[in-house]
Amino acid sequence: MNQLNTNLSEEQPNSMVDKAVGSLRWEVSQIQSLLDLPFNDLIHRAQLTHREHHDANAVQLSTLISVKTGGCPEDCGYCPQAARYHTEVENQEMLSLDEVVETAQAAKNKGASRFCMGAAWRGPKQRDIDKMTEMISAVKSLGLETCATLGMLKPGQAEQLGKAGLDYYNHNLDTAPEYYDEIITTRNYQDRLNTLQEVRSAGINVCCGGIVGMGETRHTRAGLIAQLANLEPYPESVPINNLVQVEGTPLHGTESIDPFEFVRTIAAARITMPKAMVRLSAGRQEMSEAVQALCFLAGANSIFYGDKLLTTDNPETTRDRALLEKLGLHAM
Ligand code: SAM
Ligand code: DTB
Ligand code: SF4
Repeated sequence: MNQLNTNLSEEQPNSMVDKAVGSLRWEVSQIQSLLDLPFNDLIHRAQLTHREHHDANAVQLSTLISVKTGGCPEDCGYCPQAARYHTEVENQEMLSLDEVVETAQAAKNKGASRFCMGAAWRGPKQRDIDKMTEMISAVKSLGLETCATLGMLKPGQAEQLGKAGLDYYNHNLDTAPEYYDEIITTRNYQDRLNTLQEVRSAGINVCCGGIVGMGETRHTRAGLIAQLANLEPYPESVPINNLVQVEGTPLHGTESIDPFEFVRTIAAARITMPKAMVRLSAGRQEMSEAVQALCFLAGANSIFYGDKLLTTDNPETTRDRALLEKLGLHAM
């Protein structure tokens, strides 16, 4: 029975791996079949895909900064920055250009190649875009790749960011469409897809992923990966976050996801989006080094690097350096 299942599930998605034909789509059931594979078979497939498209021992390092923290009007159930939840996050006005440039230079000195600026907005206003374009140009001129995550974009805003030198825009789908309303009600799935389209049309690379460990099923995780893999084209960067549970948010107290399920999700992202950078994102602070190593084995080739994510802790850079060294991994 197991043998039959394995063969079946290896057959179908295999014919889909090369999406050269264009209109081929990943069915949720095919991704579910991948996730259902025996763990070793799944990891083996992910490694084969990974080695075909990437240096197997290289990891990309992105540093995050929160340029405007807290007080967000949205109701994302996982987020400590939503004004309506009582968390320990203190609101902070926008950082100055100098503060951002200084942090970016320090990140570069420590080995980061990408610098991602996040803001707790539903979406930016024109005056915010004006400040962001200054920051983007300044960070770009340090020789770093630039990324921003500012919420929903209106027509014309992505172009302005692109002209300033923005390389990537991060906007996550977060979860599968059918689970979405359980997590966020103040904006819908189509809003997110529209923003991704704005980013694409402006010629900016798309960084888009989701969060697992929000009480979803394996089928829901398959649904998220299908949505990402079926974007035309699929995102250049795919952050897979493990929910960081923050007291005061509605999702605090959710049962944690089994670490192997997390690794399986990474593997499915790698197999279905072979050329993407798959980022082992939030949640590493709570993750053992052994599980992180399994994530790299499953095809993750990027991490957030720096002592903080936006408002929560990330492993210290010295610890990350030591982990990479132990695994014989080098920074891209
Ligand atoms: N406000 C903008 C937005 O939501 O598009 C940009 C910043 S927002 C914090 C960026 C992403 O961080 C979210 O889409 C979500 O995927 C992720 N995120 C936020 N809080 C998280 C948490 N507690 N655990 C894991 N990921 C989280
Ligand atoms: C992404 O997918 N994860 C990052 C980044 N994109 C902006 C954010 C993680 C945030 C974790 C919670 C916090 O630190 O506030
Ligand atoms: Fe606001 Fe972004 Fe947090 Fe949602 S994830 S509450 S939009 S900062």
